[in-house]
Amino acid sequence: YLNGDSSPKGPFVPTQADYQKVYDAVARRLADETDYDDGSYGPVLVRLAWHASGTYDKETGTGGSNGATMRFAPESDHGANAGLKTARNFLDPIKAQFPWITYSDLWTLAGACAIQELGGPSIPWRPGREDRDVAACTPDGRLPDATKDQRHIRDVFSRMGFDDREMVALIGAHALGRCHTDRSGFDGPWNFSPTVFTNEFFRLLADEKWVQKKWNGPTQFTDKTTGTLMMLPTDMALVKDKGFKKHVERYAKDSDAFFKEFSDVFVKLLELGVPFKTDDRIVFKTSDSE
Ligand code: HIF
Repeated sequence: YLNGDSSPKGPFVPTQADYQKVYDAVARRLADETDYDDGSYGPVLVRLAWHASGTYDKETGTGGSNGATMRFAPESDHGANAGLKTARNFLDPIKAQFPWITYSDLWTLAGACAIQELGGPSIPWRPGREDRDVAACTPDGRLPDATKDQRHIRDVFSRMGFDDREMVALIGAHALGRCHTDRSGFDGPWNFSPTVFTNEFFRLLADEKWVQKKWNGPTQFTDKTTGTLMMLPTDMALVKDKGFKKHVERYAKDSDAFFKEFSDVFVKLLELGVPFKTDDRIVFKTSDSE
């Protein structure tokens, strides 16, 4: 039967085991394809899942991961999405292997997979997103602008329904990956282990001295000790603002609290605006858990 349908009638209804197979295929591909950036596509998959989700507007109920409208111009060409074609292309063979999964479920599942495979917390995940057409593309300007300050962070993330504590927890994901001059204009990684999920972002933000980088590019900050790491203006806003800073200091000291609170808020991010039919979340088995 078509798509592995086990019954003669009706569409293929995937089980939790089928979604675990998709997870395993993404994890396998992450392990195989190490000839990229710092050795992993994981960080750019996390960025894809977040940019698909972070367009949500709670007032109008528009945007969010449901729809996967970043497949289409104009959304694919929004400046904030520069470089994410790499992540979408990485997932093409997975979509070909499991044609029954929607792009919007696949992109969010892959983000959850990347966080787990890079040593982060479990990201319990729910299926149920449907792909939409180009008419559902969100307007440009919903994703945050890294050149701005705490007011902008609060504007953008409260539009999605997050509070101060959740905003800080989320931004700890900048422990992963790096900035690319040909994508955002910024340059460099946030810490020395950009392919391992840790609370290092907060530890460095709290403990290091950060100075403005001397270069022709956009304003960014560099650590005084080695001059090789970076912080965005929006990252620095987390220690300039008292309401944010207390959480930075807490997560810098307490990795377990960060992992727990990050998991909750990333699950919430990936689910914004999705009309789920099930309350059951899948806790995927990570590839190293035998
Ligand atoms: Fe990022 N983010 N992000 N981000 N982001 C970049 C890269 C990554 C912001 C700006 C940038 C979140 C919030 C914000 C990741 C994950 C998350 C880059 C560099 C910029 C400029 C892009 C490039 O040049 O390749 C801003 C302004 C945010 C709000 C404050 C989230 C919380 C941290 C929501 C989140 O999960 C990841 C992962 C990367 C690394 C991508 C890579 O290719 O390595």
